[in-house]
Amino acid sequence: MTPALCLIDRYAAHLPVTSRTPRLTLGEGGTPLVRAPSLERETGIDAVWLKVEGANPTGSFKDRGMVVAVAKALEERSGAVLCASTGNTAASAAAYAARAGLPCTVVLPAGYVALGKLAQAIAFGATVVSVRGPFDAALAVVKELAAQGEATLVNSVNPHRIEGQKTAAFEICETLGDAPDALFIPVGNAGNITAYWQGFVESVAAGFATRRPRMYGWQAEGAAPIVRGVRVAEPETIATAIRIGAPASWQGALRARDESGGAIEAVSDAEIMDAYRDLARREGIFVEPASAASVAGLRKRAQGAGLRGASTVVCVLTGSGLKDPDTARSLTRDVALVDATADAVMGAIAHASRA
Ligand code: AN7
Repeated sequence: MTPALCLIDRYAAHLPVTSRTPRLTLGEGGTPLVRAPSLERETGIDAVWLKVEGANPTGSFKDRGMVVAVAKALEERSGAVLCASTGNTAASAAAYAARAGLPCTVVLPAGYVALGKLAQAIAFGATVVSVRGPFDAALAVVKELAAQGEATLVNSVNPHRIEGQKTAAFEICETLGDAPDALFIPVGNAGNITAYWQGFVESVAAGFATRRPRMYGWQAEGAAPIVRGVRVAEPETIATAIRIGAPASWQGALRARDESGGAIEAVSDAEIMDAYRDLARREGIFVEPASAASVAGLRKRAQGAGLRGASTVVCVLTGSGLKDPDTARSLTRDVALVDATADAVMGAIAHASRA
């Protein structure tokens, strides 16, 4: 059996890599695309597919771009990598830097990074610094440090990140045999919607697809600068991954929206939490709150402005639910603690079913 190719090798012809680019890999990409029968029944859409990006090595889509960015940093003999992050970029940068033998610094918005992401950055040995202020303030700081030559910036303003992330669009076209009618995706810093659109455009040129999907991007209501057309100074949402007020790839998101005939709209935290809970309970897929914004958006469109006859749609589930154990824990009452006897456990089950 031939070993599976790493992402860089699999898509080398479509990435900014050469034979000299190190074949860095942690097994990123090749994530599951699974049907969502409960959402199909609810919306009446023929085929709703979920791209489960939480299955990447560090539990989010960031690994696709990070492997390319860190490989290129190695190729260019960079001495260190640096990023600002709401958490997932930090976890991914820290992992690939560890693998590459490069020091990594991550700058985080204090108090708003989910526990699993913080745990990853620490475990992978990154230098972790929290700053007062939102992600946008942290990004401004690391841009300044990178300009001073401190390290290679691996935020999505680094074009290699977008190049790597576009491979998810290739995979969707390969698996479905063509592009879907519509793609639903959460939007924070707007790198991923930019990357997917580039990936779908290139898919037609590469022969992976004959057409391009309409792109529907979803921001949280309290952090919806692109929807409102103005920066948000103090973004707020339970979906901390997309708690961003001044997206770096704002223009890329507008291009994806306008060239595809799609839309960028907002969903409330309550809509996000409903989708978060239902994805886990009805589909068996545990995502982090930001990822559920894509499904909340699908539900909103299916009821409201409509899907204009779309019969095959894909929702991108960007990150694993294990990233944010505190939000999961907030869903339930206390877990029963009883003696280790059948009677006591039966009593607790009976009590739970009455509650
Ligand atoms: C789970 O890690 O911005 O619109 O610093 O972690 O490309 O920013 C994360 C973003 C969606 C939004 N879902 O993607 C970061 C960071 C999850 C995320 C997004 C993020 P972009």
